[in-house]
Amino acid sequence: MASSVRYEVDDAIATITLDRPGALNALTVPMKDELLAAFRAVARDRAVRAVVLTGAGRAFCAGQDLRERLEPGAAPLAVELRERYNPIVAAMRALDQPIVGAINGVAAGAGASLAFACDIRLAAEGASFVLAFGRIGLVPDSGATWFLPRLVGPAKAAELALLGGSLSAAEAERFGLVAGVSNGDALAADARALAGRLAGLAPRALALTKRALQRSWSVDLDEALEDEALRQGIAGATADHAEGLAAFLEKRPPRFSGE
Ligand code: T3D
Repeated sequence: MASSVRYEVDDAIATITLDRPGALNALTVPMKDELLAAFRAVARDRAVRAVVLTGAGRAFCAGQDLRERLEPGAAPLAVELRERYNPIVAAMRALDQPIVGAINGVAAGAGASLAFACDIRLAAEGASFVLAFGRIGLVPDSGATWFLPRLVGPAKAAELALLGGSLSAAEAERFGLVAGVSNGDALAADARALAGRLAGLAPRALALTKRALQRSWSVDLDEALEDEALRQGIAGATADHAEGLAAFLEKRPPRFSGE
């Protein structure tokens, strides 16, 4: 069977491309399995320092393939979520390496959830985020109800989730959901440049920062302060911290080894 997820590593950056453009990169069972395998490959490869997640063609991802859902033998929705979608989102959030979502076109349903699960998003001018679930009588899933209020605030999240609404790239930038909007042709280069900046930073400090930001959502200030102290103790003992200090004093760019 032809692959629907491309995985390419170049210069410390892994690019994962959802690649079923004829169906707007809608997610089938084999595709979800390949996507999970791609994130697991990133987790195993310390040479990869940043990830770009994007879509082929005019869409980022239209969510679950609705034709496949109607096939005899399709798994019940709850099972499909527990066994396929949720592990993908968990694998994305558990990665040490940061993920840049290059949202090249429409991100609908679980496709929007995948975009929300990235650490930083850039969008093409024509991209949009569509909370399509309600339009087909479903509940936002694959993390959408958790990420969306945290990313755009509870009021906008309720409006989008309940009405099955959509955000254009420009609106998404106003709400802080995307870090920037590129004209269509520039998105891939802009995402790669951002991933390159991340790849040049100290990997262990980045991983610890990701964990601290995630943990901050479920702890009070006292716990967050203690968590920061613990993580800073770890980061401060790395060779990369010593290299960062030396580079500062020698007025040169740091060369972080990941140690
Ligand atoms: O297992 C489970 O089901 C649980 C998990 C659920 C999570 C979910 O993701 S539920 C939500 C599923 N997604 C949707 O409901 C979105 C459906 N698609 C759309 O609403 C629209 O296609 C878009 C807003 C994304 C884009 O609209 P537009 O006008 O730009 O494109 P189009 O003409 O609607 O679509 C182009 C083609 O892609 C078309 O195929 P055709 O007619 O040219 O052969 C269309 O059928 C196909 N396509 C688009 N989305 C899907 C799809 N095919 C299968 N599944 C799709 N989700």
